[in-house]
Amino acid sequence: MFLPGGPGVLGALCLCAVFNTVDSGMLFPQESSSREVKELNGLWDFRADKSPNRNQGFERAWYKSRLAETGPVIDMPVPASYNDITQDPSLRDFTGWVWYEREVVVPARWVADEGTRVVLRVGSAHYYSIVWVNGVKVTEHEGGHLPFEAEIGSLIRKDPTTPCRITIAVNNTLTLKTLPPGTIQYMSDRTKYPDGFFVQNIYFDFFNYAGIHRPVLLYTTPKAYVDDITVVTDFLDNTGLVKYTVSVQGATTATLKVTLMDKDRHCVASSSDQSGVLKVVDVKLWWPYLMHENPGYLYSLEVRQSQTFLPRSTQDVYTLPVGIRTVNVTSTQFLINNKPFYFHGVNKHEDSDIRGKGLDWPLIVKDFNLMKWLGANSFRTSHYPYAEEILQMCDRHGIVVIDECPGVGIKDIRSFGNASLTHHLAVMDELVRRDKNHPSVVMWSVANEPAAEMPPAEYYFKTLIKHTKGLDPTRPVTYITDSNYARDKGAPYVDVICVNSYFSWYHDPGHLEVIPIQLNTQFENWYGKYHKPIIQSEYGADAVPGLHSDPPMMFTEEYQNVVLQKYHDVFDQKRKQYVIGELIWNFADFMTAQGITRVVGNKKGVFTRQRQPKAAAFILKERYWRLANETGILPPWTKYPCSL
Ligand code: GCB
Repeated sequence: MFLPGGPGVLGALCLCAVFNTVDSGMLFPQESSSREVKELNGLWDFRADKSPNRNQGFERAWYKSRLAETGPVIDMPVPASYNDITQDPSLRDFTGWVWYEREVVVPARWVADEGTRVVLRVGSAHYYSIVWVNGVKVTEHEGGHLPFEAEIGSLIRKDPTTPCRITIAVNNTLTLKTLPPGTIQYMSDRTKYPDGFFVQNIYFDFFNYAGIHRPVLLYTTPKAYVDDITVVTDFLDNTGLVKYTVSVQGATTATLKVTLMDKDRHCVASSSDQSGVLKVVDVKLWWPYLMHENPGYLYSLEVRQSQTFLPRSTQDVYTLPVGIRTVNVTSTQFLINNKPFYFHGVNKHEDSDIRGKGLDWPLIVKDFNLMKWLGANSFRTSHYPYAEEILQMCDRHGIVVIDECPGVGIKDIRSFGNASLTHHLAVMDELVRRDKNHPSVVMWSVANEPAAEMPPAEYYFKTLIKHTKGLDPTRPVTYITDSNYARDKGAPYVDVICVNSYFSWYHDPGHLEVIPIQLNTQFENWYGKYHKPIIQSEYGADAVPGLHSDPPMMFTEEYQNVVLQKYHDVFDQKRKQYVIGELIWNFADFMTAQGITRVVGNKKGVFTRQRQPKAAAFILKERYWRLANETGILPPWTKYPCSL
């Protein structure tokens, strides 16, 4: 028996894996006077390994020569999920290894200059990836939503006359130890299933899209380079404080010049120390959208590092956007810059027609425009880390983010074991390393709806939350619960209680009249037991666009409207007390696995998958703008919300 990506393939490879390490930085690649970036997006050669054990690619070493030489290839766009690109159902539902390949012409000066580091970076690929350059393995990475990279300078210099051939094998198999977890189930009854039939079981409600989801690129740095920067911000009266640490690699001694500039590129503070505190007089704080007339204010921290390797000197320049703000939590409030912040926002997915989870700029910008139109000031990255490009937009637009790791669907007791926990801790290391400097990120969410009532959950979440706080003492940590307040083992360790509930949907379907009492009881119970602020992190109802009924029936737009309104009435009572936010499930309809409860995907969006509003979007828009008027200071250009 084999497991695609299980003991037969992924398991064996894991033994020799270069495990994800976080002893180096993961700064977002950028061009500067010392750095160049070459995007490798576009068409790649592609082949799914449909051999019975999914292992032919390794047995025949497909990475050693051009992919087209070892079998048929098709065009595959990068970034994109591969699932919805062709008409082939076996590729849409494929489980196992797929192979991508692309030849790149590397600029001659990168090759000629031994003092240039050339780094290959993959923004994300789902789920397990192995990367070769000209047939030589350069890295492997576990986890579908975070970047990984490898320095390939010496490899491409070996034979400067050959083009650089990049091969990436990606396996989407989920096991009990992956994040998210899953299982592979074989069906051995030959009267019912063909030979070799197996299914990938998942315990989460979105399609397991796979492939290279975010940009692949090459970037350069000098040999001595700025490897990482960490900033933590604070303020005292009118003075902003930017505590920073720079880490340099490739040099034992480095001369640094750190300059903080305002939006007009005027220097507001500077230093030549590797770490320190920069003081900003008359600071302009980073404020959320709709909370201030000038939201999302960003300074730029330019780090200039120079080094003399006789006979010449080199310089590396990296500029980090910095928003100066604080985050604090009391027993009843969430404070940004010491002012109460109320989350009126959405839960999202990286999901759209054709591209699946592939990064797509028109979609990203459209979604931001829709969020601003709605009057949403925040979202949760349900149920995995989103692209850095999206977080950068949040920083600039003042959209507040609850940053969630892929710990979704931890339901099986075997997924609470040591191996799972170790991997979960490593994923948090990678997530915090990547996102620590984003002012928009105000809280970490370590999981969604785990089986928090199971006995091992207590040790698991205690350890996970403590570890995350150790990585970043400046942000609150939570996980999203759907378990019973009296039996939830992890709740004592979170800073904010985030509760999902679907009254009159999964419970008492069709009975809208139960919502007020059940929601009230939910809040009173959680607050009564823990005395921590609460976010309604999910609520909603499916609505098939265009389906109507009065009196309302489930799946109609009217029913979705009434569910929202009934929840809102209770939020309005409780937000004066300890409820600090409401996040609708979901911003837009999204694809799921096929099943009897899903009609071509989950329809709880207030927008369709094509981003057209259902009736509920207008209810939410009325409400969010009203809340913004009550709780924030509306920027002058938002007097007429419709004009956005
Ligand atoms: C939830 C999950 C989310 C689902 C949603 C639903 O509690 O967190 O992933 O999509 O419910 O619609 O069932």
